[in-house]
Amino acid sequence: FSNLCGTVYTAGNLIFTPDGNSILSPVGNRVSVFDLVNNKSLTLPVEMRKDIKLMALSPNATLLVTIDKDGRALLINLPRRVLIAHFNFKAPVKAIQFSPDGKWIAASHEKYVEIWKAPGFNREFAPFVKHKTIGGHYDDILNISWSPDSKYFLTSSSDMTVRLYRMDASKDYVPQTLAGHRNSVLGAWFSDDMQNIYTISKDGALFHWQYRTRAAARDSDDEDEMDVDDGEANRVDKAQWRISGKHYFNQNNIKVKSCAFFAPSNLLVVGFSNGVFGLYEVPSFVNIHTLSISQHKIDTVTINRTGEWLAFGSSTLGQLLVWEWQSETYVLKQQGHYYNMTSLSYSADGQTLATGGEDGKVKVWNTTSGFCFVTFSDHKSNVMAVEFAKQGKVLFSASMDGTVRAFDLVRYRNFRTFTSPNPVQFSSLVVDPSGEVVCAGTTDTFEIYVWNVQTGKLLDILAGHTGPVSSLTFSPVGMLLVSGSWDYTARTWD
Ligand SMILES: *[C@@H]1O[C@H](CO)[C@@H](O)[C@H](O)[C@H]1NC(C)=O
Ligand SMILES: *[C@@H]1O[C@H](CO)[C@@H](O)[C@H](O)[C@H]1NC(C)=O
Ligand SMILES: *[C@@H]1O[C@H](CO)[C@@H](O)[C@H](O)[C@H]1NC(C)=O
Ligand SMILES: *[C@@H]1O[C@H](CO)[C@@H](O)[C@H](O)[C@H]1NC(C)=O
Ligand SMILES: *[C@H]1O[C@H](CO)[C@@H](O)[C@H](O)[C@H]1NC(C)=O
Repeated sequence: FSNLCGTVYTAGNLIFTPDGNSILSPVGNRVSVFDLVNNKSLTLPVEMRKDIKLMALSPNATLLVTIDKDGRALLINLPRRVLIAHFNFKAPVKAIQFSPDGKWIAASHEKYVEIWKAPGFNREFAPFVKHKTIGGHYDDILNISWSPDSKYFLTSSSDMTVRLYRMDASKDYVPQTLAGHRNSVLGAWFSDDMQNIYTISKDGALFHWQYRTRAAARDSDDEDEMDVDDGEANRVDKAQWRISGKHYFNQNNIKVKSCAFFAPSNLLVVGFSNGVFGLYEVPSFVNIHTLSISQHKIDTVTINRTGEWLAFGSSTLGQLLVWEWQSETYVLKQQGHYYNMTSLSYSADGQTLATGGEDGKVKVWNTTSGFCFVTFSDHKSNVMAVEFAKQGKVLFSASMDGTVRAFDLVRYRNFRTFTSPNPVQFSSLVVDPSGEVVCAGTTDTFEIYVWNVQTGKLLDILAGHTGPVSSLTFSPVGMLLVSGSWDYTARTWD
């Protein structure tokens, strides 16, 4: 198994590999890897029982953790594409992050954070070992982010607060609370120098926090606690974090749906419920780019390591996009079928695959790269059958909209449309070996229509079946057509 064609993104988060060359995208219960440099994709030969909801990748890009909606997880060796272990977090996991040094995994477990030792590279008896469970929040934790030095992490929660934890703290440690948001906090991040924290809530409020160490506070007048020893005095978690700037995304009733922060260049990407994205510089809150990429909500966004590429996933549209914001161009733009896929057909040389779907679309995929390179939207209803002509670059499709269409795969256009005198619904299709005759069976009148491909003229209507005509094929030799039907008969036609 090497590639899953027809779908590019279904749900969950997207991850850029650290080299920036590839993007990992969840497709149902599997993961596809899109190579953005060589324009290729492949699907990992590992599958989960249920669809993937969340993924995390170790900083050295060797270990991939995939999690389903129930908290069941797989540990995958990404370079070798093999499954290392199964694991169950025993609760839905909303956030999971490897520490930047690769030693730990922080995962949310309702209102708690579980810290796990990062599993080893090889198969082990118990690859997941829990280090500790930390509480503090009053509601579900939505996101976790580590400090660049791996010593602290921030959690953002539905309880409208952010908490700052120290990794090596003792059991009775009380995390610092950053309160002030009036809605669920979706993300909280340290700046690279750890002097700033940025937090963003669902209602569109972005706060900038800065701290004053207790040592600094002690030197000023309003110091209230004097009993901190100097070793601790400069610690980030002992400091007093205060809001030093507030910004409200001025969008009437529009909620923040997704967000990502890129610390090296202080860039924040915010995705709103109306499909608009904003790229902001912090702490200035200057909007450097706005993009409306969809009428539908975008479920996830991520930035590559140099901050130039933004990857978006929309589960409603099954869309995966990689956008280079400086040049305003798509690096990758792929979309699967909106509803179910109903039919597929290989070209004679096996290089291309055509798919038809309930969305009325006909898509053509390159079987080597796994990318769709053309989509035909001419049909008005379900496409029930697709078929390549044996010779030449011609593709046919039959639809419930009462048409059979022929597409030119050199000029990418619908060059001929075959119709019936009375409206019918087509459900099966075949092209004769010479490519001169096309036949389509119907679901409602149980007939087979025969057309001349060149002229588009209807040559014959073959009646006889008493149920929907579900399959058609030509004998490779001689002029013999065979039809199969829900009436339990197969018929041969001269
Ligand atoms: C990959 O696709 C991009 C964008 O379509 C194009 O600019 C680039 O040249 C392609 N690379 C290769 C190796 O084909
Ligand atoms: C990669 O990181 C994981 C955990 O983060 C570690 O177990 C593994 O040994 C590392 N592998 C290499 C090749 O460095
Ligand atoms: C897809 O097909 C399945 C099985 O035929 C059906 O249950 C489901 O409703 C279909 N989905 C959509 C979106 O039409
Ligand atoms: C399919 O993609 C590969 C590269 O990924 C390319 O070399 C090949 O020409 C493409 N084939 C077709 C039929 O477009
Ligand atoms: C945080 O969680 C929210 C809701 O689950 C999600 O929309 C957002 O993209 C997440 N942000 C990050 C940085 O993971």
